[in-house]
Amino acid sequence: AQDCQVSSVQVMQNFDKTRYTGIWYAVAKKDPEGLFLIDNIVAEFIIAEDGSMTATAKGRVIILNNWEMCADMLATFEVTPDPAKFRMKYWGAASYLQTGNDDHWVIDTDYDNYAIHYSCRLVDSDGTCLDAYSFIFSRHPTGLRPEDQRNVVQKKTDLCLLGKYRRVSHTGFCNSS
Ligand code: DAO
Repeated sequence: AQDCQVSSVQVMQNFDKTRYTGIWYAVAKKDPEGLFLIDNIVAEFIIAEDGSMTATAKGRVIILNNWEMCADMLATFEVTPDPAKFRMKYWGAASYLQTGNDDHWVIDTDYDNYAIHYSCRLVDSDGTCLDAYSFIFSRHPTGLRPEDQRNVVQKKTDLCLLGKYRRVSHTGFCNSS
C-alpha cells in the first residue's frame, strides 16, 4: 500500500457504519488545495431508519478573505460496493459556504477511540493523488490515546501523507453556535 496509488489504498475491512455513528473530534488534518475547515472541527454521523448515513459538521472557517465564522455543514453519503468507501455530498447551512462531492473513505477505526478518513479529490495520470485531504478523528476532544498513535502513524505512512498533517485545536469557538 506504500506505492502511493489511490487504487491500492487499503480501507477498513467490514466497515460497520452503525458503530461509527455519534460524535468525532478532528484532532489532525491534512488539508486539500484551498483549505476550508480550519479548527474546532466536530462531526456527528447519523444513520437514518432506512440505513442511509448523514453527517453534520461544524468548524472554524475564514471566508471572503478575512471573515471568521463557525461553519455549519451537512453531508449525505452514497454507498458504493465497498462498505468503507462512500461518495459524500456536502453543503453549508448558509449558501456562501463551500459545497462539494468528494470520496469519503474510512481507512481504519476501532469505533470507540480513533478513526482515519481519506479523500482524494484528484488522481494524477500516474495513479497517485494530486489533491488529498484527510481527517484523524478521535472520540476524545483531548486527542488520541497513546496506544492508538503507532497505528495512526502507520496508516498515515500507507497513505503517503506522513508529515503532511497539522494538529486541529479545540478552543470552543463553535460551541455556542
Ligand atoms: O476542510 O478543506 C476542507 C475540506 C473538507 C470539506 C468537507 C466538509 C464538510 C463535511 C464534513 C463531514 C464529515 C467529515
